[in-house]
Amino acid sequence: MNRLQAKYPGESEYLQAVREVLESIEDVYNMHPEFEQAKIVERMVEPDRIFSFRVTWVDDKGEVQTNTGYRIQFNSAIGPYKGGLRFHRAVTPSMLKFLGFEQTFKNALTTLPMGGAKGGSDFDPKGKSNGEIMRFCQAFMQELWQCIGPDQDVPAGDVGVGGREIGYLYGQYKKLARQYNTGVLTGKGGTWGGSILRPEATGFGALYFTQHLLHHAGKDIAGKKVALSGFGNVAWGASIKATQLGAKVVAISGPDGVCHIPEGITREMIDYMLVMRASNRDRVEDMATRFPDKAQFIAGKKSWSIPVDIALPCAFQNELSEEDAKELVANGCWCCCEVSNMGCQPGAIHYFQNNGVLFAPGKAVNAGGVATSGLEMTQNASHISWTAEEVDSKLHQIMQSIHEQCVKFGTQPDGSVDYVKGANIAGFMKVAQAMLEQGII
Ligand code: 2IT
Repeated sequence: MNRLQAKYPGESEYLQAVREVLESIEDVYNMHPEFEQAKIVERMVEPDRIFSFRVTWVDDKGEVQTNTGYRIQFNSAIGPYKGGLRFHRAVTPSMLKFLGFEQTFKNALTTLPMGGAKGGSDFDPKGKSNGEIMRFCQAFMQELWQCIGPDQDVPAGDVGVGGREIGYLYGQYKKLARQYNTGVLTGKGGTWGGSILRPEATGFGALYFTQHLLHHAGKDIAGKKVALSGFGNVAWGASIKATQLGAKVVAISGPDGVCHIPEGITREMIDYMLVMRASNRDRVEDMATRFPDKAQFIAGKKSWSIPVDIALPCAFQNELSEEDAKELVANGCWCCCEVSNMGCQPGAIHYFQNNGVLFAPGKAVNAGGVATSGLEMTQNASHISWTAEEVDSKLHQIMQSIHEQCVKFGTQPDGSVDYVKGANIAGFMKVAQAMLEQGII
């Protein structure tokens, strides 16, 4: 860790993600001298390779814009590189390295053969027109196409990249590569190789995981109050499934503040989240404007200020601080499942764990998204499409298996489960074993 800090000073998200994993695996690692001999940790924390490229495009005013694009191929021990693309103004190599590192362990937990990768750009979708989004995606793919392939590296969506962007990216990929295998990207449209339920999968999977966690602790989700953050794809899927399971989603949020929904979100409001996302306005206040008798907008506040039983961060890394954790617990919150990648700051996780709050980390909770991407790859490779029931039942099985792996590796002497340790050790052991068997490369 000291060596890494000296080598990459200022890469705070990356160092934070690595530190969490290394702290979790320390005891197990020390029991395996063969890992140390093969320098597994030193090799695992370093991406296999990083592509960085200029992306130049023309905006609606005719002005030339330049952004930076990246693809980080992190680890291929258990399969071809796999992971999303993030378009957000704050994207840096440190952010994508943390996401690629996390993705490697998350993908290992899914039970499917996928390595870890992440990519994206500092392009800011906020306020952009549809035409600008398309031209940016085309310019981005002009460089990316040479790095990817259905058996090499398969990108998908992440923050700022949804079905629309995947469509534009795939269109340009075909044109440049003259390859027509739709399996080169996941999260595609339903008429051209996309898996049914992929849009819902991250949120659905997170709620299946939460159900298993609650069941293991002798509790039930029905009737509970839930606060979500964000209003994007993940919060949308989580809202649908939480509501279906009988919980009440009483808060969603955006960069502008929180919407308090005392009686719980309705299907009409959930559908409206898609309109808000497509508008590129990035404002949750629009929900309260559209449904003034159901939602109350509170400017500048987070979802964590609303009293709930269960907190589900669904937006961005480090979105829940130690102060937020204290406020949640003071207001009666007793469970937090991280749906965003590294959504909780380390201080928040420690506060939850030291105060009896059931806590599970993003790489376990949100793995249903990439798992369903893996199922999309399988359907593409075998030229078939499964029904919603088939995909949903496979997703459910995968989330159950991830929960079991966490329990297996994370159960403490007092019988409680440390889900952070469980997820990290389970993911690490699988990747480490594969690296060991494949020699020093
Ligand atoms: O963080 C993630 O797991 C994703 N953004 C989904 C990646 C994928 O390849 O579906």
